[in-house]
Amino acid sequence: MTELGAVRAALKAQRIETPSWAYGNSGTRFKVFAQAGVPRTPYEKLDDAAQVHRFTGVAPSVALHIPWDKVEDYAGLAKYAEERGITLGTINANVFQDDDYKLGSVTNPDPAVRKKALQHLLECVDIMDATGSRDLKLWFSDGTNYPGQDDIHARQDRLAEALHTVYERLGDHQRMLLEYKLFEPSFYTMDVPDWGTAYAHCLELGEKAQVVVDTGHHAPGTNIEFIVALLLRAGKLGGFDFNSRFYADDDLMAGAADPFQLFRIMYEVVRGGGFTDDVAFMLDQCHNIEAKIPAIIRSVMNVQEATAKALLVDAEALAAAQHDGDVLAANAVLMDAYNTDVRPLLADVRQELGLTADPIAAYKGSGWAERIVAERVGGEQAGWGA
Ligand code: PSV
Ligand code: MN
Ligand code: MN
Repeated sequence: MTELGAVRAALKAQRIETPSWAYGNSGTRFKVFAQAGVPRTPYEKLDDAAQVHRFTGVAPSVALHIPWDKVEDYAGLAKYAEERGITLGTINANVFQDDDYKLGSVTNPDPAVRKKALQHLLECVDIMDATGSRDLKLWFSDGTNYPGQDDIHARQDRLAEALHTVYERLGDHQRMLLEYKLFEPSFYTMDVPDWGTAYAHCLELGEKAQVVVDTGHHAPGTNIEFIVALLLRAGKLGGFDFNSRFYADDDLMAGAADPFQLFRIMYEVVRGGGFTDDVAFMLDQCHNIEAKIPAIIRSVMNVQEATAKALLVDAEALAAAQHDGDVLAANAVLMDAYNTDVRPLLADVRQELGLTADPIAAYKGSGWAERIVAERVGGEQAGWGA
């Protein structure tokens, strides 16, 4: 039998980081549907993030994206966050939006462009020093569109060189999280297309380099939980970017498209001892047509539900069934946990934390949505597709 006290304690201790870009306007390449009341500044994004934490109790940190969240005074931004009961989390570098990066950033054939990209990455570490952030998340759009366009081998060398330089610049308590993505925006080769490439670079770099698994960055049908198990076993799982996909990098709400997959992933996290500070649980989503703050709250709740179900797996019964080679019984143990309605348990846990049982209803009743629509008039915030 699973010990319920331990499950409750784990759910209370769980932390899910929200991304600053999820609060701002975003869209597809066809259209950005602007929403009233979205943040105009990084400060206002933190105000919204503080609401998500206020009603969920488990989302106390916000990932920044530089330069979308560029400010004069990062220590001041960290203080602003702290005054609202939250902290600044992962720093996401951006070496994909300038014209210079047409043929790549750190893997560009032009040394001047490589230098510019590297400077940005190093500047991100300076920002981490000011914000107190632990993690630098690196996602590269680098790659090629046509066979022969550039030398695949040389591009890996350039990537390794840049990563080494950034790695050397990291402080003792800082880490580098390397993210992979199968395709897009490059369509023939991405320079970091899969976990194996990310793992190989991280292994060469050392302990402070870890792989981040974005659930939207795989080919259809990829067994993501297998990757999670493998990386955890190797001590190389640095964190997650949670989101849902139906077709490509859809960036929909985590747990919306395939809650069973999220459960399977969370089960491997539990099984592999990944419920520690060493694994960062982040959302990486955009809310193009739905209201943003409640969508983020919903996503946090979806991650919590998958986690609760994973924690409820009866490990002893599973081990016994596996030992006996009882395929059906072993599968039934997992399915029993997945099919448990954990919403009452999570409602209880929230109340024990002094929160309301239903965070979405609490947010709706708070008047925050009306307030930001009334107050945030004029100005515009950069972000995905904006
Ligand atoms: C681009 O695919 C992307 O969605 C990556 O997942 C990054 O983590 C995110 O953008 C923010 O840069
Ligand atoms: Mn991502
Ligand atoms: Mn992505």
